[in-house]
Amino acid sequence: MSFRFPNEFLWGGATAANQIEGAYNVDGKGLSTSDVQPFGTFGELKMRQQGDFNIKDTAIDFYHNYPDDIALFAEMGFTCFRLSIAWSRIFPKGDELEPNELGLAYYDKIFAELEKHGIVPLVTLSHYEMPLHLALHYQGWTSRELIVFFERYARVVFARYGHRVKHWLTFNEINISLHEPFTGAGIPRGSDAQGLYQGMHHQLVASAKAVKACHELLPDAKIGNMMLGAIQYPFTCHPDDIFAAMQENREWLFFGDVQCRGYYPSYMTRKFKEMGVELDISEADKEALKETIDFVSFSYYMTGCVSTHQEIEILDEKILKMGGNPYLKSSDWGWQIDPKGLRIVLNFLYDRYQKPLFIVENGLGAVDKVNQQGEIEDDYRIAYLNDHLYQVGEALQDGVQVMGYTSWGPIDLVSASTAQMSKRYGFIYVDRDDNGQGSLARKRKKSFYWYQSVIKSQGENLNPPAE
Ligand code: BGP
Repeated sequence: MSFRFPNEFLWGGATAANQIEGAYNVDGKGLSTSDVQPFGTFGELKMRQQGDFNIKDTAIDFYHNYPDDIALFAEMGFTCFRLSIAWSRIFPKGDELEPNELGLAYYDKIFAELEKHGIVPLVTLSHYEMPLHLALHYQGWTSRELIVFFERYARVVFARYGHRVKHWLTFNEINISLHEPFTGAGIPRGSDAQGLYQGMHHQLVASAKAVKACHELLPDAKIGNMMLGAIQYPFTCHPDDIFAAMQENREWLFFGDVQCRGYYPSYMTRKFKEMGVELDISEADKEALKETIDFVSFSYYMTGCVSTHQEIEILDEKILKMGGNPYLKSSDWGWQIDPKGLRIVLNFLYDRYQKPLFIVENGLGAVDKVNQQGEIEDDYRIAYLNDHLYQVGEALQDGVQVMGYTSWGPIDLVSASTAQMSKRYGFIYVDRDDNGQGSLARKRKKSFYWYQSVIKSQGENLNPPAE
């Protein structure tokens, strides 16, 4: 079967400021949480010492290279580009009253460039970073004061860029702060459940306030949430496994439930009680949460299995514990590849929320080799993306409303979980290695031409996955 995706379907790629821009201390930018990560990893936090190497300091230097990079996206036929604004460029410390004009001016240039090429920006307000000052002096989202700071930041960028940016996301993979609290949420590692969930509550209120501000200031724009949509399957049909998988999925669906419905789901009452968590939720908070999102967005890379009574292999311990599935293969980084799972997640989320969905990340992190002819023949990436996009086509046939698809890292960038350059996702190769060596030159991979043809044919040339 072949599919023609709807004409209004948005095609493109997704990035995050701290993984592409570099220029970490340029034009008045303050330090962010991602600038002090030891080599950008999710490991134990060590404060940055003078002279330390952090690959993100330069990343792929999108800060200066953006006109050429955006031209390459346009050449592939992108109609959409997901990027994030570095909060610490706009408010270097996070708690100032006035924004940094140089930081604002930088994104003016980016959005103007995208407009020139007819590419719609999809902008994340906070993608795995926040001004470091907010983490060190306020313990990040554990402090209620951040709600005010974040709303101020959101209002400033809506007012400044709203004439060009009509698609917004609040927090990247908001559910991941439960597992990696420092990078995205500035919450000290080792915080107990009380601290973590109180922080998550503040973040959910801040997200709802940003949604309200967007609706007020930009009535013709749309704003969504963003979750890591790694669905967990029961390992067996034992009812205990079915229930355990449901509970595991609620770990991430909890965020979507609040952001879509405007109130806490009832299953959390028992969970909080069992964890001894008592949240400080004011009447004003409850009122604020009622402002719900316009669409649901998520990243999709892998699925896992859960069992209560069988020993199962644990595949990736970096961010999430994913139980092995004997029917699936994994990437070189242990991420279980499951194209059909994308159709399952799309149907599942649409059944649950009945809101338009946006797949804002998906892709294969792999080692690419430049061959003797100087080419990169990344057939494995083409196969991965073909099979996932084919399932998006199936989900569209299932009646699921999908706004668009932005593959992760359309240009090679720094990995969030490992800070490697060698974990590559791009259609465009960047000459830089894990030690920061390389010319930063860009090169089209085989997948570049493949994605170009997929977009041109509106998905019609996708192939049914090989069994
Ligand atoms: C998501 C993050 C991205 C991105 C991607 C790939 O979880 O939102 O920032 O990096 O995963 O992960 P990694 O870079 O660790 O391979």
